[in-house]
Amino acid sequence: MLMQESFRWYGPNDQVPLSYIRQTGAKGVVSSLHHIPYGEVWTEEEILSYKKKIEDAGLIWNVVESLPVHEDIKVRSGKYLEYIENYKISLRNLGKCGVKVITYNFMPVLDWIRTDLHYKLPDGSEALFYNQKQFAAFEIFILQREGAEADYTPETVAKAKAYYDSMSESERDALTRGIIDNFPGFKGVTLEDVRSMLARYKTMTREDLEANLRYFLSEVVPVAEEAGCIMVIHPDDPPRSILGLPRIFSNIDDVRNLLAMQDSPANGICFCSGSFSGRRDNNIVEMFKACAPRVGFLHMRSTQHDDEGNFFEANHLEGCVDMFELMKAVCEEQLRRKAEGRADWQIPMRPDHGHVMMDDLEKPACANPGYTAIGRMKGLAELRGLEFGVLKAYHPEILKEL
Ligand code: DNO
Repeated sequence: MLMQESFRWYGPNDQVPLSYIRQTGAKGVVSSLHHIPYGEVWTEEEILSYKKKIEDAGLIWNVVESLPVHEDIKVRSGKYLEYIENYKISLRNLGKCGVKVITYNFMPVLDWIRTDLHYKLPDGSEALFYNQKQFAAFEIFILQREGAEADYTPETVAKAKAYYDSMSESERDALTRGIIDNFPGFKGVTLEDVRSMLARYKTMTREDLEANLRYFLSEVVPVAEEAGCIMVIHPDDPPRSILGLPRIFSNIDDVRNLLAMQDSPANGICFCSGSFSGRRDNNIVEMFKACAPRVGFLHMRSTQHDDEGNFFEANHLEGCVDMFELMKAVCEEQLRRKAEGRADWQIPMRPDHGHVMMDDLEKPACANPGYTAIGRMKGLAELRGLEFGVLKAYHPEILKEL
C-alpha cells in the first residue's frame, strides 16, 4: 500500500510482542525509549540497540512516539533550558540513527484522557469512553480541584455527585488510576502529583502556553531540520479545555497557527483523526486538507458521540469520521508528494487504539489501554482494505508499481 502501515509497540514488556506485530501486516513500528525518564538524553547507543531489536524482528522503527516534552518546558520554568538542550541532542542522535519522525504533544499535565477503559459494546467487546459526568466526579469530588464546579452546568454537577455517591472506594480508585496513571514512562502518578503540576499552571493563559510552544519550536525545529527529522505534534485529546487548563491544539485554527509558528517542513503534524473528532465542530477531512503537506504521521480512528458531550471510540470505519473521504484525501496527498519527488511521500499510519475483543478479553488487563492486539489488527485490516479500494477505484496505475 502507499501508507507505511505501522503498529505501536511499547517495548520489551509489551504484551504484544514484535513477532505478533509482524503478523498483522504492519511494516513499521512506532515506539519510544520508555525506560528513559522525561527530559533525559537519548544516546545513540540506546537508540541503536532498540532499533536493532525491531529490525531483528523483520520490522523497521519508522516513528518515535513520543520524545516527551518535560513539564518544565511546557511551563517554561525550572530546568527547561537544560531539557531543551537535551531534546536537541536526542533529536540529533535520532537523525544520525535514521529514525526521522518524532511525535510529541504539548498537553499540560496529563496526556490523553478517558474515564472508562472497559466500556461494554453491545457485541461484548470493550471500548475506551470519555464521559463528562465521570470526569466531573473525578475533578470535583476526588481531585477536589478548586473552581472545578464552575466549569460545569449545575445539572452535570448534580449528576456527577449522584454518580460519585454511588461508587465504592475501589471504583473511585479505578476511575482515578484510569485518568491519571496511563502514561508509559510516567507511571505511578498520584493525586498529589496532579495537584502540584496543576499549581504550576495557576496563572497561565492560553496565550502563555502558546508562547511557550512557540519558543520550544523556535529552539528545536531548526535542529530537527538539520538532522533530517520532522517533529509532529499530537492533538489534544479530548480537544477541549480540561482541569481548567488551556489547550492549544484542538481545531483548525490551532492547526494553522501551529504551522505558522515555524514555517519549516520539520514543523509537522501527527494527524490523529480520532482525537480531533472528539469535537463535533471539527470537520476532519477539511482539517486534513488544510495541513496535508505537513502531515508526517497519521493516527486513524473514529469516535461516536451522544448529546451530552460523551464519546466512545468507534470501529475504525464507523462513528463520526468520514474515513472513506479521509482515506481518499490521504491517498491524493501521497501521490501529490510522489509527483513532487518528495522522499517522504509515504506517510506512516497506525490504527489508533482498538477494541478489546475475543480472547484479549480473557488476558490480564493490558497495561496500555487501547493497545491490545486483535482490535488494532482489525482496525489495520479495515484501513488497508479501504486504502486498497480507494487506490483500485481512483488510482489503479499506482497499484502496478507497488
Ligand atoms: C494515546 C496516544 C497519546 C500519544 C501522545 C503523543 O493513545 O495517542 O498518548 O501517543 O499524546 O505524544
